[in-house]
Amino acid sequence: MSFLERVQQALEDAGQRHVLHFWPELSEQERDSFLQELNQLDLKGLKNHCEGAARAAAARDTGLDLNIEPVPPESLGSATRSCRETLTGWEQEGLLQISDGRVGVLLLAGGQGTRLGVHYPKGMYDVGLPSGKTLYQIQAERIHRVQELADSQQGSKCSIPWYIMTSEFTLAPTEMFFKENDYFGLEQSNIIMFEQRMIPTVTFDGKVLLQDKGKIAMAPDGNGGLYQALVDNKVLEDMKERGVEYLHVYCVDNILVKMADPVFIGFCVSKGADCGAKVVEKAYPTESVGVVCRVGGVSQVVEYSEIQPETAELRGPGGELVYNAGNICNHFFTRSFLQDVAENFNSQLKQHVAIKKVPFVDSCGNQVKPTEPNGIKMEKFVFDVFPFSKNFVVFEVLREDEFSPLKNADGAATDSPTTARNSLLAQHFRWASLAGAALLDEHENMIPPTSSGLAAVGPPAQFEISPLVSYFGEGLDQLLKGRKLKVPFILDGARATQLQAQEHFSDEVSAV
Ligand code: UD2
Repeated sequence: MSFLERVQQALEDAGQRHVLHFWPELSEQERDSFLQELNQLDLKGLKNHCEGAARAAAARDTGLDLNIEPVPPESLGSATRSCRETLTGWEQEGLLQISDGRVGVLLLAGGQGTRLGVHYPKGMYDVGLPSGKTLYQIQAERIHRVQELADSQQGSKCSIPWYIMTSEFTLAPTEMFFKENDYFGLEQSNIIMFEQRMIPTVTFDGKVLLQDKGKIAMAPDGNGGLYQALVDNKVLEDMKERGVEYLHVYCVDNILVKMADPVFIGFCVSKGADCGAKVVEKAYPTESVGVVCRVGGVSQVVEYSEIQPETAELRGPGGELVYNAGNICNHFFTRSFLQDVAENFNSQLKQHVAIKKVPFVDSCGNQVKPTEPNGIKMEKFVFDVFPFSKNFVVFEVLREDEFSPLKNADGAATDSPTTARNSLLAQHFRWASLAGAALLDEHENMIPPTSSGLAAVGPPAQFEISPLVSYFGEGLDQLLKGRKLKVPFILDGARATQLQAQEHFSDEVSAV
């Protein structure tokens, strides 16, 4: 039997004969690439995948939040309610682990960014900061700076490997972008990109959707595809060879993300945790963040798309949300926990249903851009390994310091380029004010510091601090105390050197 005949048979058995409907119309080249795609597909599992997707979509009420309880206080640490001494202890521990080369970071960057509506990876997005930096550049510079902080604590050189999970959509452009930008000054050998798997999208009656006459409409298998991808790409072996024992996993679009955050790493390590999650207080019941909680006594996240509205809206006596531990996709794992997941639990990970508008080719060969959802994407979630943890901890942080995701295009009320840009600039304004700088507007009037760091009217001051100069607000007193600085102002390495060289602290520095 030829390969084509075997494929035909397998599709027939899976009830998916329509996949080859346009075969006679395809050119030689199109046939080759289609066969290649089909060759990579798990044809044996296709029947189960399609029928399972249709069943799961039909029975969407999962009752996931039955027996739900808030996170128990004993597994909750807090950046806001801990004393300075405790926080410093965690920070020192984290920096020590980093300088010993035991910490890596892993970026989840395989998503398609459909809500933002761009056709390139989200990390390449420029939210309109004065510096024009993209999310990838900001992240690279934070890695650079935290390495420096660890180096200066221990007096030796260290590096933090940066693992980047991409998908078929994001790998090539991400690779090219990093190359064009000379890896943002990081060692190329410490940036390890790999690809997650793709799976077919399916109609509500369990039929594979075609994106083209000779191409299946595939989608990444969700950020929980990470665990299969770690195995497929031998990432755990790579971690072992490098001596990396702790991994900080995060999502691409949070402009305030603290990569390899020493405080979080130190907290998790000192608690002996194998698995941890950062949370912020949920802002309102329908906010698009999962809730870290316990279900049936087991730690897990109930995703925003799956929680019952009544549960999300429950309030305590003081009016606070009962389920207020908002997941920010910022996770800690030990290598041995990941190894355990890879060996024993990967196949048990839940499949979640996402109902989407999937462009497709209809049976007459017309390209259709649906206006209503028509397809099912099955996704695994990165946090679905929490129930397998033996010591799971939660770390609560301040939203204004750590969470401002870019999800939507401008015009949306939340999580847009404007809100992301404003959050970062507001943070830098707060840091500058705390360090004792006075920021002046174009008329040389002082911009009043407010508690939120936002200027009283309009957007925050255009005052941006390069992550290469400061990672979490450190080291700014000596540069900024007593200065009057006219905005827009970018405090980058060159400016920092210039300020350091100036003797008179009252000097006014003009805008850049
Ligand atoms: C994620 C969290 C949600 C909350 C929110 C905060 C999950 C499942 N949900 O929801 O609880 O924390 O973020 O912003 O984590 N990605 C991949 N491969 C995929 C799909 C996504 O790498 O197949 C990446 C994506 O590039 C992004 C991250 O995973 O970096 C989160 O994906 P999303 O933006 O679709 O997740 P969202 O906002 O629904």
